[in-house]
Amino acid sequence: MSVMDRQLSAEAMALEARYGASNYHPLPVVLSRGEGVYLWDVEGNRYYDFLSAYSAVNQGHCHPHIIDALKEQAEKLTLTSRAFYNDRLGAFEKFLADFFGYEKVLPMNTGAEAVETAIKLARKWGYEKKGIPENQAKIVVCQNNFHGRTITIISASNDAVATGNFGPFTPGMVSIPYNDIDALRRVMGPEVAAFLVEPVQGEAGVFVPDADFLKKASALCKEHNVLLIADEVQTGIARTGRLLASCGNCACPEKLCSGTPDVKPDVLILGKALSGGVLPVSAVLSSSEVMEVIRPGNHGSTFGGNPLACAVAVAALEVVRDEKLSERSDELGQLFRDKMTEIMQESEWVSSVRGRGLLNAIVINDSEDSSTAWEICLALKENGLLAKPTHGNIIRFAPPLVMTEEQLLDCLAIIRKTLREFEPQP
Ligand code: IF1
Repeated sequence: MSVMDRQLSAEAMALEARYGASNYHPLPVVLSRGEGVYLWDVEGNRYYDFLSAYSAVNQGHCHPHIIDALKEQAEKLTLTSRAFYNDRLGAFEKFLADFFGYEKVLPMNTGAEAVETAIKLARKWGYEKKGIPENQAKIVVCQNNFHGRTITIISASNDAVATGNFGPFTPGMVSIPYNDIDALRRVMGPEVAAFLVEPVQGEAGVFVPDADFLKKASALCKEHNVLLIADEVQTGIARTGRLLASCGNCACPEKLCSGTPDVKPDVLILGKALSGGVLPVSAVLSSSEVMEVIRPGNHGSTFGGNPLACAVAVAALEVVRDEKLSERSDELGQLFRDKMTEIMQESEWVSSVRGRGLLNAIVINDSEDSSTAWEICLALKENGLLAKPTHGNIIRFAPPLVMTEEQLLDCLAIIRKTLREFEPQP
């Protein structure tokens, strides 16, 4: 690459440094194009994307079927607001309700907005259906969760970096250890409206709970008339080897929830790959009995359910269905963990490999506050693969689900080569 090319990267990073808030610490790479599993930087270097925009690009970058839907709708009608009907929203809501096996859909934009919507829905259901005394509703959450960045959502967080100096916080959040059924049982009570949980904790470092955790949690929620809310913003849309991670132990990988899934959350939160990473689309799905507590004027958003988002989201889910991305994620994920475990056995830098489907992570054998994971990601970048540490010494590996077996094996060779570069030289 020429000096001129390097200048392009430097200029782009300098502009962000000068004019942008410093709310991220990106890897030093300036991307300008994406296609499928590949990304290109402004210098023309090609990379495998092993983060998928935090699992928003499950269908691969710029999937032609989704882009075609975007273009077609963008030339017709992009936004009406909900002051009027439009010809895309009802069709989208039916498609989503049938696809995931729910009766009602409340469309929003970002994942955090959908989580906020689910919390509002659960509280209102708690007061109007469960009879919780006014303003006493409790939402049970798990320690080390990540549900978004709004004040109410970080009120449920124990991450000092995400919560420091943002108080005062929203009351009514009760935190328990993740994957701890006894702790959940102990906090159940007449004022608990809902249990909000990630079926796999992504940001915390890809923590997969016990196989029966969600099923037991669901049974406890039913026993105590508490809504089970699954935050599948990151784990949903085929990422973990099933259409939904909360379908965890279904026998048939291509469930599409037309059957009787292992666990059926009362409230389902979707985002990210719901649009294939093309634009912000999120949704909350539930039963009529729950959703009917929401009446005109209770909730909404300018862009929620806009025609452009509806067209894109239907196309994004058609890709998941037609390209059998749940099955691919299941099979390729198992292959990844098997091969990564072999690499772990020959490398002193990897202490564990874990994940579900193509949401995986490796734990680097160094202290949490070491920069080793970061340095390994910098070296991976030099070798043509983009990934980033989550917390401290954990590197999340989450490629687009459209990756072929050959490409995955190529990525594993890059990871093996990079880790060998970190082995102490004889
Ligand atoms: C950031 C993390 C991942 C999510 C779950 C809701 C949301 C997210 C399970 C909110 C969003 C994003 C947010 C982004 C980085 C990324 C992330 F590191 F923050 F935690 F993926 F793990 N529920 N996760 O993962 O959705 O409002 O962003 O659309 O804020 O740094 P959003």
